[in-house]
Amino acid sequence: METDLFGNRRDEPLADGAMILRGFALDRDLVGLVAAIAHAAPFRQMLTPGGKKIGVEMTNCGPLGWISDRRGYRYETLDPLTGKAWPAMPQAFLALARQAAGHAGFADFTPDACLINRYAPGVKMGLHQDRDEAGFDAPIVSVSLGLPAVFQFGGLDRKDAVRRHELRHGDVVVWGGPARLAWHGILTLKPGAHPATGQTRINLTFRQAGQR
Ligand code: MD3
Ligand code: FE
Repeated sequence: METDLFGNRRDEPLADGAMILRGFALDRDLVGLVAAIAHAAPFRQMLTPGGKKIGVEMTNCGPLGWISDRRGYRYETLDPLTGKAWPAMPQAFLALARQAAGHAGFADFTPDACLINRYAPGVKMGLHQDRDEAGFDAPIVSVSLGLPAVFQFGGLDRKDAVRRHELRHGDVVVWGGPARLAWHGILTLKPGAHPATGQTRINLTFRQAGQR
């Protein structure tokens, strides 16, 4: 847990329902767990419904995985690349997501999906809303690993002004309540190297995607 000079935890309120927990995911071997997941369900570039290749490489763990192809965006129980179920969500992932959500005031978070995004330098994720889930009562928890990135966070309307925040290795963000459907994105990743992930950034996004 990252703390300031006075031993205080560094929680940064972002908006109503959204909070950055700086360093909340440090000292846990999340990168090793990601490597094991990617061995069974490799990172791949998916296609948008319009047929364009998405720059971010993705895989999933847990009962449901987010996918995109010519037929649209959705959650699936089987990995279309392997034909098998997505790898199980490691207990350490579940525990971290639940602890972070609880810390931000969302009790009993039980994600059934963990999308894993991998960014190489030059890759971005444009402004979007996360609305492929069956409901929006549960928060979303995101965990940043490796190279830093600039995150854009707007409002409920696409045209609302955005604010920029740097997300660094070990940072966790919880988005719930009125922030759950906010527009957000990641600016083009700058080149660099990080001891944990090499020349990449990895983001874990925990969601309750199916019916509860
Ligand atoms: C704000 N991923 O996978 S995580 C995504 O860093 C996604 O890979 C980004 O956006 C990444 O959909 C950003 C932060 C995030 C995730 C979900 C949100 C922010 C959010 C949902 C609502 C509001
Ligand atoms: Fe998103």
